[in-house]
Amino acid sequence: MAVVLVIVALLLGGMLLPMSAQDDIRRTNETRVTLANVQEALLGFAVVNGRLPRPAVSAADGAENPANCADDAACTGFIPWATLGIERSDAWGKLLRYSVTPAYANGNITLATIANRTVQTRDNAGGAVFLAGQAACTTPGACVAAVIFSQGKQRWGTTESGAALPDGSATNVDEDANETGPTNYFQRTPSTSTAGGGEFDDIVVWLPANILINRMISAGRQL
Ligand SMILES: [Ca+2]
Ligand SMILES: [Ca+2]
Repeated sequence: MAVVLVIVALLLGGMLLPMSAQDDIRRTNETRVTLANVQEALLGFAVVNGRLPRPAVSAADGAENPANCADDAACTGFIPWATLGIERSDAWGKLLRYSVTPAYANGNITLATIANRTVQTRDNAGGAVFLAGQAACTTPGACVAAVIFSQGKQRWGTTESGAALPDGSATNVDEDANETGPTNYFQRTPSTSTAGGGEFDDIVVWLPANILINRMISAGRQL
């Protein structure tokens, strides 16, 4: 009897582990699709309105903030899901995060509007290097207009009911940087290592100023 139970336990263990891994992959893919839809919705909003939306009023109110962003931090928050008409959260039920260049969200975008969001990753030695943008965002297309991200399965996040989830690590410095913003973000392949930028499972996408401007002009807007 004991032998049978051990065998059953081993079989179940062998089956359950891949199933939870499969579930993680499914949720990650689902979140990537949601983020791609958000990018499309932001482009559509810009074509119609001549600017990008500001972040949501709060975790409970998905309308874009009616007040202009006073600074970079004020243009950093949750995706304005109600204004955009898109899903508000990732596949783990955490609200999607959104940070937009104030000059792109407060008034009409022109060919001279300078985007100021950047995205970094880590090189093999653990050093931060730019994936999108550069240290000095001095020309309109040098950096990205907006960053949209999921905080992933683990560490940080805000539930749909507005509860802030814990940091959960002293070594996840890149996830901490994403939580804080307001202008520079990290995107890396998922990692459980505490070295370099530490543990990471966030999923970060962005809207390059060049693509945004190209789409707006293609749609017939005068910039
Ligand atoms: Ca995370
Ligand atoms: Ca931390």
